[in-house]
Amino acid sequence: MFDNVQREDLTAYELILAEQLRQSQGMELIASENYQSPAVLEAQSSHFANKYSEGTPGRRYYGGQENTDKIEQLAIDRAKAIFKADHANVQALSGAAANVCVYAALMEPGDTILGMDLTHGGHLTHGAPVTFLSKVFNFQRYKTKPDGKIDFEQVRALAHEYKPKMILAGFSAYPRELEYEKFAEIAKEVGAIAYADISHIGGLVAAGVLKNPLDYGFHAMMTTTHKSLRWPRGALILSKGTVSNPLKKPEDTIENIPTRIDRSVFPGVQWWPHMNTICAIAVALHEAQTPAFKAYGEQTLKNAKILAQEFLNRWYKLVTGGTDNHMIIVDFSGTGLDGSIAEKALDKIWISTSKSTIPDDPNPPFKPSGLRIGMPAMTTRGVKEADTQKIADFMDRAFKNHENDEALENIKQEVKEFCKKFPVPGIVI
Ligand code: DSN
Repeated sequence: MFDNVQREDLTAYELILAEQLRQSQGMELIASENYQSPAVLEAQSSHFANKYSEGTPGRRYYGGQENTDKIEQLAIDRAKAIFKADHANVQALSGAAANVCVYAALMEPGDTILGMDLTHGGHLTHGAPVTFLSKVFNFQRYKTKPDGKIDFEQVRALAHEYKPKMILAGFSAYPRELEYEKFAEIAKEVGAIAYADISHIGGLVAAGVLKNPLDYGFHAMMTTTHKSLRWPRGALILSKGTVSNPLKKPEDTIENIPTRIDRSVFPGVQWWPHMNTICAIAVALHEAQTPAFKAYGEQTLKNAKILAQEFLNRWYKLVTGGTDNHMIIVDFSGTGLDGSIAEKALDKIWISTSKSTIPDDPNPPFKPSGLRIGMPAMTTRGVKEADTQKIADFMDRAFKNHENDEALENIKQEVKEFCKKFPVPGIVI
């Protein structure tokens, strides 16, 4: 593979090989990263990349769409079946872009959205004050309780006080299953749209091992496609409702959410879809319908639970005291370490993780008190419970030796040996 790149551009070729080496000899524990299958990678580099296809299947603004229409419809039908949605838009280029499309579809400037505070586990696009979005919409933010879990009394109180047009359930750093029924109940009380951002857990919902918000009264949800779903970088916007006559302006009703979302993606916000990515998503959706994908989801949850237990056994503190999903967040406050020191120590042993704030973190974002660790990628490589115990041991030793470069070098060699037993899909070194 990459013979043509090697012939045409040796510099780029050598960087591709270096990245393959880093990925295969190192360990990926960033909660939002994963490995695509060789079939998905091939589909992504298909000739669909050459095509402009704005619009939706059967209703495009360029000719030559007989194959693009079919591949996009295939992805749509598979996404609807897997997520039990009435409608799927598969064109968004990423989760952030998809959230912007959804807000633009369902809200007017100045409308209120109630979402999770960034420092308590929410995402930048859920209304962090540093974003452009926060200038357009009025974001109100709910937080977590001292036990780290979502404070539903506060969600209800804020909902009744601010009467949001949308209540947003979703996170970037929260290790518990969301109580969708409570969110949906509060949304109903105030007449808000219930919208879920399940980007982190899309694969676990697709595998049927975590709850699907659309089963609990949610009107719409979005998932990125490259995290626990381990597909190409993109997003699915899934909703309940029907697509109305494309020749008429859609009414501003809940039933019309699908039409409003399609029109927001094009012509409202994003314009061109990347058809090669949609082709790869179609292939990946096929993989997600197999028993092997369900087993993957189950194993991811088992591995994350074992990881949490191994840290608790060694007296580390975890945000919320454990996990229901694919991630844990280690709380280093009061230990002399912080998330940044821990992340750097792990980088030195070729384990990738990401520093994270903890609720009400007294430290700044570049030196937060927490470290987020996720199991989706290493589970794709085949690690099981006993291997996860070994992974926890590597990390514990790295934290204890974070100032001892010789000790870290020795652990790195062990990590590289360990990783050889778990090849990255599609990489032969
Ligand atoms: N980058 C994603 C994450 O790490 O959670 C969010 O955008």
